[in-house]
Amino acid sequence: MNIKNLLDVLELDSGILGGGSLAVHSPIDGAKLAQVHEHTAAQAAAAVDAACVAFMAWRLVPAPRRGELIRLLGDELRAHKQALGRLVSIETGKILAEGLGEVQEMIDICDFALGLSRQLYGLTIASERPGHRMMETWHPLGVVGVISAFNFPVAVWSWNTALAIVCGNAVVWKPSEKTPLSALACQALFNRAVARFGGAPGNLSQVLIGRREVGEALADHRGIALLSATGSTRMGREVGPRVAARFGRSLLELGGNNAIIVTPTADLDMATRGVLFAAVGTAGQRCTTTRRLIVHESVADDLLARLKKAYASARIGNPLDIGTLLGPLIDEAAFEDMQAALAKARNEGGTVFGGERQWAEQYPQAWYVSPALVEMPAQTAVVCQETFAPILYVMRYENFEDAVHMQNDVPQGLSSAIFTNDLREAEIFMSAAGSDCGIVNVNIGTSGAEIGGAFGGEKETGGGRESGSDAWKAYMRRATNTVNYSHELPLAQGIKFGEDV
Ligand code: UN1
Repeated sequence: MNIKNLLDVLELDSGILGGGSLAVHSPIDGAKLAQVHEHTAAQAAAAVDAACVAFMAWRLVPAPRRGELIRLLGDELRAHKQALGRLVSIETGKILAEGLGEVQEMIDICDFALGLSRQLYGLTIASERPGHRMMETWHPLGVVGVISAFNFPVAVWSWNTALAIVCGNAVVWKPSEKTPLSALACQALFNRAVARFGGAPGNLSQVLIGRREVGEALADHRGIALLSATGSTRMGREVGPRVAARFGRSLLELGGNNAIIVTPTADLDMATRGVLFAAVGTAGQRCTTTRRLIVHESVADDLLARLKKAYASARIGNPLDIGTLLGPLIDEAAFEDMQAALAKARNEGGTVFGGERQWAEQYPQAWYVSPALVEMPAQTAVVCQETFAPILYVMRYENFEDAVHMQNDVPQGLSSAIFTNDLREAEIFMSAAGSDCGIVNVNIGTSGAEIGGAFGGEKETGGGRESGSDAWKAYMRRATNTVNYSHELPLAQGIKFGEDV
């Protein structure tokens, strides 16, 4: 199906494909898909102003009714799952199964948010004063800005938007400039849901296509109460302080450098499959991708032999073809970064297996690679940096404590996993003395989290949590209420003040 047909199915006017200043290429073959229009910084600021107006009305709509809009969005996503999943594959180069999986994550978060729309609970708190009651009330926060990355071009928007909307907020979204078509498709589906809902204010969720200036406009605009930004640690270092400078809130989902520890008791068959999906899936371009393998010396040779076999047989090619496991990297810069990291690894004593360019003759404008396994003598500098490509650094360990230390000894703290059948090791890994990451798994790889849990990580990953659990609290403000239903006015802490007045 060509791109025009896909847009028809998604009910997007194919007029959006031409006439603009932003060229959109498919990483599958480098072909130009579109020239879309970009928003300026001034237009971005105006969109936030309009969102502020929408917020003033939307915050008064009862939360379960707000949930109804997200239920309708979920219906649209179900009805358009195939087309949107395919568009995501075409625009990002991820394999179709993963494109569809990403849309499924959107459907799941809509279901979650719908239930949540009846569960935005506060606490009732015992007051120290007679005839008093304390409670917490959660109120809508304001306009939520979303900055998302190319690798999950639609799911990250939906995690934020589904929650933000049921929480009573308006949303302004700046997708990656590499994936504007998927974003425009989401906006069209949202608009359809709004039309079926009836009575929602205009501009409740808007998309802004643009580059850096648009992101900066969102960071600086006082109307953005919360800026949820997903991307590199470098981006977060710029965005976080800018938002903080105006006392805005930010929710940062930045780089990961995720490790799997494989212990002597591990089920190596399961570990091999777990590592393959987590290290090679999405061509190593997930923030949760496994980038480090810390394997006990007694099983290292066996596991490496299995992994080399699995790596050699992982089919690389067009992500739309059934059976492909590894699609292209997003662009040439990603390929250059990968090659630079591999060169650095060699310099630091690494032995590289794989990592070469593939399909260069058939697709001269696309950047396919074989996944790389790199045996490292230690956790050197290159291993401590996040390279957004399918590179897996392998280190050996002797003592379990050293393995846990090595897992934690990097600047990032998103996801981590252990393959073990030793209960003590598993529990230690999940304990306070274990992994320091936001996601800590046992006998599962580091990627592919479900939406029901809070998603995010520590240290240079930015500390944000989104998606499930109580992540919704980031999208609301908390009011503490103290109510006096007595005939007296006792003061807290037993203070006496002007009693005889
Ligand atoms: C990301 O790479 O930005 O856990 C998000 C996962 C997915 C989300 C990844 N559910 O791998």
